[in-house]
Amino acid sequence: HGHRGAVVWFTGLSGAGKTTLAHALEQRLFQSGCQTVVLDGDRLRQGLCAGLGFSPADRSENIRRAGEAARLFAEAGIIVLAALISPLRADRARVREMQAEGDFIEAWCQCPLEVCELRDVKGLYRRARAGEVAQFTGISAPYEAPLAPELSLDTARCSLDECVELVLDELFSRGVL
Ligand code: GGZ
Ligand code: DAT
Repeated sequence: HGHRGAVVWFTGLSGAGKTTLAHALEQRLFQSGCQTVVLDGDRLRQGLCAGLGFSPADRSENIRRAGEAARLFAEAGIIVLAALISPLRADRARVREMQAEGDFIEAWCQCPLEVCELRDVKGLYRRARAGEVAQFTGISAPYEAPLAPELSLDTARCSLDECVELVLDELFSRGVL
């Protein structure tokens, strides 16, 4: 099917919707005959990035490895759906630099901390508030909001389907699809 490789890089707080969006998109793109891969921070940390923690240096290395993997897949013509908190602008800028120009879409899952905390998908916010998880993004570690993302997805106010459509529109208008 006609598409080229590209990287959609979802960034945002834990619980902002990165994983959910990546998998919903994967399903939609698969139905259209596209080749995709999901690179989820949580999953990568079980293998490619095993042994890395949540210090700034370890996050940076985690993101770099994911970025390099994304590059390899995108060069093979695959649409990469990367879901990492990637909290620092410098780390995201470095990942952007690795990719072919125009084939990198930074998609900010924009969701207030309060909403992420209410969702508390994995109970990690509760544990972070209780002091049981150190350096937790949004609580005791920083998240630097993107200044010029290709896409801002308001996952607190828009449905999953609406957000999926916005990403598909972006891929289409860039000629990826
Ligand atoms: C942030 C943490 C932490 C700390 C464990 N801070 O909701 P989740 O569970 O699945 O997403 C979070 C995931 C973050 O991994 P990333 O590789 O995406 O992070 S980064 O890009 O910053 O390297 C969360 C879980 O791991 N988790 N401890 N302290 N998230
Ligand atoms: P993350 O991967 O960013 O940590 P998640 O995908 O695990 O987040 O959790 C997001 C939760 O929010 C999940 O329970 C689905 C819900 N949600 C509600 N509206 C959404 C939207 N528009 N996009 C993505 N997720 C949404």
